[in-house]
Amino acid sequence: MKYKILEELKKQKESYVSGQKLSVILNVSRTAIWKHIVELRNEGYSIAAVSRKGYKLNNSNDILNMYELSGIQNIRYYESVSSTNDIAKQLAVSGSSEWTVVVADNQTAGKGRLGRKWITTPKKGIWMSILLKPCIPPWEIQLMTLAASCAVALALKDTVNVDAGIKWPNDVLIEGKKVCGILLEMNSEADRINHIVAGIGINFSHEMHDFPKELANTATSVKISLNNNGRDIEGIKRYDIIKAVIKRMKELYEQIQIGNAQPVLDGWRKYNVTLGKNVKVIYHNKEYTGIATELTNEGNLTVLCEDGIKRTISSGEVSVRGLMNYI
Ligand code: BT5
Repeated sequence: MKYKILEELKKQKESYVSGQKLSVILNVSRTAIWKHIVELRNEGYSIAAVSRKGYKLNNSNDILNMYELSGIQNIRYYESVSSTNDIAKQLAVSGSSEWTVVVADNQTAGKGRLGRKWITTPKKGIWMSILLKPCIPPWEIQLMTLAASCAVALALKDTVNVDAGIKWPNDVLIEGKKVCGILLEMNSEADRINHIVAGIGINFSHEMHDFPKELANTATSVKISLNNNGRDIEGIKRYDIIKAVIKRMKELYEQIQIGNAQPVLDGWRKYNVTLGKNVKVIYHNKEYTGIATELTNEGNLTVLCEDGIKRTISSGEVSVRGLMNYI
């Protein structure tokens, strides 16, 4: 019943609906309506109640729960987990199907690549992992990595209308700062992928002071970037971005599955901020600088290094001059 009331409040958008009207529509007493309003408030919804006017759902609500995420197939919502990737991996081992999506409001041990940490601010971001079982050989995994970053860039355009950039292979940036990181973990045999977990972290409603000092110059959130451009985040919901990421990821994934990497490569090239730039790369444990010249059809990056040698890198670190902390 409480979600039926929520549904009615959502329909009214910014105006009040009286307790009397709600009790007629839903065929329950006004006291029952009030009881459910209290329950919704306890779940975190901000609902105004004004005598003679009724109830109004505050537009700034940005709540994640099973109800708000219910349109997504195989969704698992948790208030707090160690890492959504770890939960998705456990679900994979216990036989969950692909496109199981794990979303949490908090992570106590968020992970980055290569043993690094991912800073998770509770309720202020999108912390999600998608379980996939693609029928592609393990050496094509890089395309999945690129697909995830493209899906995020496209979803941010669809929902928030911001132009994000992708730094090779899959950091998503807004105005040169990191708004999203992606951690792809694979369980495979020599020539077969058992499953992949695509972990996606998007900073959403952070203020600058939510980030620790060491990220002050390199991280941003959707809210910070909108505010910088005179826009507001109100009315934009994390669940809309989550749904858009899944939709875009499905489109790209289905093409990769039928052997068509073109949409991923085209999308990546369109949004990338790496090609043509001065970069610093690590290749076989040595550091080189040069110009990033090309994204190969396998999703690798070609760099024309200062010693005149063209090197193709398939993973590791690339810093782009002028972006984040590479001066
Ligand atoms: C990443 O690693 O960027 C992958 C991050 C993946 C996070 C998601 S959240 C859902 C899922 N569950 C997980 O446990 N992980 C995934 P990497 O490229 O190694 O970057 C890590 C570096 O980014 C850190 O060393 C910091 O410098 C920086 N960093 C950490 N937290 C950040 C944040 N919230 N925003 C921006 N930068 C951050």
